[in-house]
Amino acid sequence: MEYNYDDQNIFAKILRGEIPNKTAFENDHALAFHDINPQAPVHVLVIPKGPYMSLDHFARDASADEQVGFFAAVAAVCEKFDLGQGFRGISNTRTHGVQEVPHYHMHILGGRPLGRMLD
Ligand code: DGP
Repeated sequence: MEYNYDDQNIFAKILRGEIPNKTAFENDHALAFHDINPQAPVHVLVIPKGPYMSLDHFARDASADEQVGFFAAVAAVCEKFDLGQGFRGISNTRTHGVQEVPHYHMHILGGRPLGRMLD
């Protein structure tokens, strides 16, 4: 599926430093920052630095280095916030997935028992 990345989305502005964020971790290919509206004691968003709209686009179009860097950031967040007891990683995708910000992101939620989602 082709797509037009909107470089005026909020996370693009965060990556350019136009909007402040509370950074949890950063490497060459990814930025992790605290969600503005946390749903759990730990609620961090991990985003790639490249212009990918959604999980499937990132999986298809990002380079191996970008993908490794992204998941290294996920691992660093889990380590930093001591999520050894568990967490949830969520990537809401487009309309049916109720994705609000059109720049790929993974929510990392943890710090308490989260309950089941898929019943
Ligand atoms: P979603 O696209 O529905 O997966 O969720 C987007 C998330 O982004 C939502 O939990 C709120 C968060 N968010 C939106 N705007 C900002 C912002 O300016 N700063 C931060 N830190 N988070 C934001």
